[in-house]
Amino acid sequence: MLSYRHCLLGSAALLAFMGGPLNSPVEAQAPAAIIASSGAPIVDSVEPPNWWTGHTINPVRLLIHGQNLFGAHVVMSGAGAGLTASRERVSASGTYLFVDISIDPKSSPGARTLKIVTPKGATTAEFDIDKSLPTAGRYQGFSPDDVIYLIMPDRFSDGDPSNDDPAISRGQYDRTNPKKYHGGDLQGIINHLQYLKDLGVTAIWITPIYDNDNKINADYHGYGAIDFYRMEEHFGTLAKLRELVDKAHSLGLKVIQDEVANHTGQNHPWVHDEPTPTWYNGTLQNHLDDTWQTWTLADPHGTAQEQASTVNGWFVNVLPDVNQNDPEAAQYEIQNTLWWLGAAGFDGIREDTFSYVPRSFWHDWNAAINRQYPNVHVVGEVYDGDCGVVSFFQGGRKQADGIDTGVYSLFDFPLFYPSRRVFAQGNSIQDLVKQEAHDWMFTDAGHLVTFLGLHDMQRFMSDTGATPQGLELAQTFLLTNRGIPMIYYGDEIGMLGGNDPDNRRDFPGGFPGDQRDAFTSVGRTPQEDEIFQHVRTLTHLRSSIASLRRGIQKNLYLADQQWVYARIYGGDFALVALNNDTKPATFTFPVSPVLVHDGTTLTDKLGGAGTVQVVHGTVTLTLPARTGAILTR
Ligand SMILES: [Ca+2]
Ligand SMILES: [Ca+2]
Ligand SMILES: [Ca+2]
Repeated sequence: MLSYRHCLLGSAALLAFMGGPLNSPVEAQAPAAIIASSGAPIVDSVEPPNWWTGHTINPVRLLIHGQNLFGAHVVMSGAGAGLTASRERVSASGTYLFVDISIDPKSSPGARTLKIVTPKGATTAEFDIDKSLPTAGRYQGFSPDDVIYLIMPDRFSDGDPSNDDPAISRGQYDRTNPKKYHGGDLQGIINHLQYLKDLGVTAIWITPIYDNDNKINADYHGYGAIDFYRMEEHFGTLAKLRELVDKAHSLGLKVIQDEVANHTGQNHPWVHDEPTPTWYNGTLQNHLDDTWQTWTLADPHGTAQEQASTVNGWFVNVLPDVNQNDPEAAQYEIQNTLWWLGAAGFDGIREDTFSYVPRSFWHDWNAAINRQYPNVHVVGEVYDGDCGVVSFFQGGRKQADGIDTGVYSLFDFPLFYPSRRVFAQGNSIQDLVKQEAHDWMFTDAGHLVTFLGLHDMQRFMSDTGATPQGLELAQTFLLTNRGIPMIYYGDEIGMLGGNDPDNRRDFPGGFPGDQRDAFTSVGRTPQEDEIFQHVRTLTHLRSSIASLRRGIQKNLYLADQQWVYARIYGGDFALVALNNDTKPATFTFPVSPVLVHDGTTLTDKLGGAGTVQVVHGTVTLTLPARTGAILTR
């Protein structure tokens, strides 16, 4: 989540805000709140707005916002009731009311009425009991059987121009400005699900869809939530989100939600009125700066003091850092995650800024997810090239701090960096092999999400030395090697892009008035179409050859710029040969680890190496410059 490093730091408006609040809505309302402070209770939001019968979280804890809530207690009524309120607590400002609601497993779905009674009067609010979504075809998790595709909704496709410049946030839409909204939305993704199906990916990860700032910052990237229970109006409604998830599922595509627990947007209402005194780490005026010293977290000699700025600091010294050691804040975040899963039927979660949150929280959070949805998987963002740091966070075992995060997957940043050095810059292919020699450090390196680029760094094709041939070879590596491969939108056509936000250009053809449509073969340049067809071939090979997805990996041959590895699974195998040299290479390697007999013919599924025969337990292969081969019987 590096968006803010580039789009917020140095902003004059932002620095002015840090020095003293601008026109914050809460500040503007303060006089009215004082006038009303002696009056009857007022309620303007109930979070969560609904819950489910038979849920593993019961009672559910509501956070009710309003005014004059001092001394409040809650009475439930409405069709079938079956709900019991208890443990009401009110914030010192009288604006927040916590209440636990026990839901009788036999209570029927439908609207309920919360009656909030104080010594000064009473008011009501709605709370709904819903029927859970059927689990069949939902909550599937993800695994090495999948290929993930990362989409920034604002930059992929605009399927609904009516939400490009909504009244509530007017003025944040400008396609000529890379830091403003460009109009992309959930309908645009729905319109191109068939494209993704044809490309051969099996899961989509969409960057956050929470409501972001309406007035000051155009947080088109979604990482600055101001309301964790509302959809960003530029992207669509909750009903549209459900439609996207359901339509994706009907095509066999999974959907991974991007979540942020570490921080809120800088203009979240909590910043000026915390639900508890310790909801955030520090205050707007007095807080630590996140120094991103991720290594301190895994340091067995570390101290809480050494780690404090990394865990409790405000991201880029701007984004308010939620304190998950506050049990109310932790419960709020756990329920919020369960709410989105329950409301939309997501299959997995990509968790932003994972390393900057107490690991004890991740243990509890992950356990809560798995109690309700045992198959849902999480991939955490530990943005670090050091596998000693990244592996520390993978679940499945307790680390020196006595904590098992429980998290299934992490992004393979340690493999990403050498993949760029090798396939873009032309370094020795041994960089990759030596990195994977450290796979023992992970509880399961096969569960790591591997990638050649994502939305926080320059694109592959804009890296030093990058060529289309180098990109295609890198894609051959990505889609045949261990891990869960992930493709950043547009890399399947070799899009260009420097650092954030240039790496988030609009997908050509996704927007009204675009000159060409790169979602179609005729709309792509010959070079784009060649890269697209190569990726499509690889995803379909990965789908049809189980060993490429599930096989153990054995190195058969290694030279300065050539590497052959076998993927072996259930009595079958595939041999992957890569030549990263700028000239053809002919080399011979033993195939004994895969036990094929002399005379066996192996065929290159990518075509370039033709067919070869096993002779004296070896294969001799000739590969053109910067190409790969996938050999099977
Ligand atoms: Ca739109
Ligand atoms: Ca908004
Ligand atoms: Ca934090």
